[in-house]
Amino acid sequence: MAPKKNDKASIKKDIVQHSVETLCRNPYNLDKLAVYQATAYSVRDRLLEDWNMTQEAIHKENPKRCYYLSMEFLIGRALDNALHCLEVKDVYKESVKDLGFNLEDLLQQERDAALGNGGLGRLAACYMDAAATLDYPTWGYGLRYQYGIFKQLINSDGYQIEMPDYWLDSNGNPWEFPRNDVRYEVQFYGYVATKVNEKGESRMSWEGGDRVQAMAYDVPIPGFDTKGCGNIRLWASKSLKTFDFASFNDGDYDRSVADQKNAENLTSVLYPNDNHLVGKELRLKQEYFFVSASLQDIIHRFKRSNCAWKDFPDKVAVQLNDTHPTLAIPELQRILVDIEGLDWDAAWDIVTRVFAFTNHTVLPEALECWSVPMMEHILPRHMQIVYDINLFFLQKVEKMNSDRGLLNRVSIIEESNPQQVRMAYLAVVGSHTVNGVAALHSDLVKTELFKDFVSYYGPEKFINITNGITPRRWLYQANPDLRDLITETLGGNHWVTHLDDLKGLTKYADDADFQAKWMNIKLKNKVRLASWIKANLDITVDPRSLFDIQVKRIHEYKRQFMNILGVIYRYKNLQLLSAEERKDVTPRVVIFGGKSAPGYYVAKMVIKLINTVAQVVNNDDSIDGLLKVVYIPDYNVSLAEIIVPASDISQHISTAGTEAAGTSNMKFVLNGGLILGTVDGANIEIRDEIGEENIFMFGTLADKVADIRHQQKYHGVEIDPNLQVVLQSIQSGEFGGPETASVFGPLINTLTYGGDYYLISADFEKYLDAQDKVDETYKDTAAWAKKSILCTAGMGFFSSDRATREYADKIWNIKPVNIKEAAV
Ligand code: RUG
Repeated sequence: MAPKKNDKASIKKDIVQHSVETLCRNPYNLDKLAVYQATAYSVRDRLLEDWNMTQEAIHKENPKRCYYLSMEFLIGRALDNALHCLEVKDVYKESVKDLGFNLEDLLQQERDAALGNGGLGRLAACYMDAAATLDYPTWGYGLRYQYGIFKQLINSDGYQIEMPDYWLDSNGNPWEFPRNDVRYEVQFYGYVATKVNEKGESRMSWEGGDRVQAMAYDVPIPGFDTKGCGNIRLWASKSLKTFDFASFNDGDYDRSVADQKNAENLTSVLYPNDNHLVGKELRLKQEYFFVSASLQDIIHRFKRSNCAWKDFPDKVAVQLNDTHPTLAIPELQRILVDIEGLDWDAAWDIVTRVFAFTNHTVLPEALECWSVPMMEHILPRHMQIVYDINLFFLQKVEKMNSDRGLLNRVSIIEESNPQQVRMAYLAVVGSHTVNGVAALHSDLVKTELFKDFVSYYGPEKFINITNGITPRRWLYQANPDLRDLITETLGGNHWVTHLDDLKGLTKYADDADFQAKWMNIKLKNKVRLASWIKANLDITVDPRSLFDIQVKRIHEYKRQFMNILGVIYRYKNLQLLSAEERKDVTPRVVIFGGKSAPGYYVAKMVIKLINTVAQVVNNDDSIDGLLKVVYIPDYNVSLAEIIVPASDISQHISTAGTEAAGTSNMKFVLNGGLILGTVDGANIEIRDEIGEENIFMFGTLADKVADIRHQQKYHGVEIDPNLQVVLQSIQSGEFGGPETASVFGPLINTLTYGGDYYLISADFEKYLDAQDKVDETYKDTAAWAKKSILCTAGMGFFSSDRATREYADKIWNIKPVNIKEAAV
């Protein structure tokens, strides 16, 4: 087939053709949605050429491949990204203009692929972008949820309301290729029997139970400045029986389709919890369904290469993104021993050379454990295998150190009632490498979370790979004016794939002209956000104010509560100032965004408090518009693309030691936004890269947190006096009246009776001081501009290209494929 041409006439012809032939639309009756779709299909055709070439090149070269197993991929929109990667955005703009449409309007028609909760899923998407850009033979595997993360509405009382996100609505999804021919059976329940094989050996066999089918959908992931195109293969559950005619004939219509519905329900919904375990049976089934289908597919591909099992680890690397896919470990062991007939030790040697595990949290409530009775019921053979893995592991530990306490501590089975399988321990034991996601986090992983494992295995197994973000989406695409200025200044766009080039901006940091251009772009981005806020929320904000942003999942450890308490403090102070004193005040717009897990009461109360405060502050004319509070509902990837470039300061204020890395911090700084942050996660490395004079850091250090908690336990919480004033103002009904005040009682109790676990009181004074510094610094526009430029200039290290290369070199042992040459 002749390759697609990228001239205007060909593109227009393709769009019209898709409108008529794919969408069945009359060319004289096209709306924006239809033209978006037709445009998307025409771009997909072009991507497909690169996709096929890439897969062919990999097939020919047959290198070691890496499979990135992640229950979440927070991809966002695809069209704009693909247009940039294919370098056809301008010609498409012209083409749709000729057809009577504006490309930017069309881009807004696309629904986000929101198959993730937050940082973990977005990280997976950034790594797939980098792997495609760097031509690594890497595929992502995930689940094709019909409902992504819920849509968040804020009702008139300021509460979060959840609505289903049926992103695969009747309009279809141009960004996936259904693979009707790629289907596997996945088994659940049943029992374990002993069977004798042809060689007369007795083997365990998993029998009976239910079966569902996994069908593949491929999502192409374009690389930048390469013909390479990566792939994320998502599994959807389907019934093996389509229709029960017996029930139908008996008049039982519901039952006749029940099987199909039940099977399809399996991949229906993404669990909306971030950093929190839910322990539901359906979730366990999702996890097994996911790893079973993925491993069958990986093995199918491996077998086509005619290699022996002993070569499997030389051809296949599997990265477990968190513990969610950990069942892949006992599943591969089961396949090798029960089905392929390898002996236990040979199989285990293969397993432990294939898997590697990324830990993303040290929070106890996020560490996955599954009850043994539930596992026995759903996955009886896997439970036996986990017991055996544990037994052999503990026997080895015992040889080194027979301390009973140690054996208990490292056991994969927790002796609670009922017993639990500790998935993180299973992941450690079954993997060759374990990595944390930022330096401090990886340190805590070694010294606290997996301390006993480090003393058994030695420290080499535990490494750090600091997270990274893709500069393609998070600067090149989201901030076109800054992109153009950087490209012009650095003499080309080499920086987009070599982010260290940004260092070249350092020499312009003091240049007044450059500073003016830089700050003008920031202002333009703030105007864009202010217009969005006006159009969507009917709140007027002045773009010349300091934009202070905290957008991320709402969680106690992220301390949005501290932020809004600080806002109340600021508001009360403003009320006390004279007109003269007010002249010296830096006007602020404090912007929040983020979803709470639907069942997370305290987080939902924080959202309610923010909205209640916003209501009062925004309607108080007496403060001369010096403070505005905005809650942006339904924060998602597409909104982030508008919000991130508009920040002057963004807050990353988790209690030290709780945020594994954070990645939004990187996005803001890359776009010249300064950070107000704690000494936590990747903030620390950002400080090291951009210079401590360019970041506002404050708060208790991680190694002091335990002491303070201990003190509080025995002596109670001493509430900071400024905080006391703020709490009293909430309790007195200043925000929403006396009835609303009582609603906030339980939230305030988390600081007092609850023991202030997240150290809001202990950090409050330092937080306010840091905020004062921000205000003061902002008054000096040239000093601020310099810091902003140096922020961007220092961010080279945080490219997902660097992080992905580290995974490839240190863990996966894979090399890029030469796509052009191999495809010839
Ligand atoms: O909370 C962490 C973030 O700190 C981190 O940046 C991100 C990517 O590594 O992962 C987040 N995370 C951790 N999301 N879920 C978990 C635990 O399952």
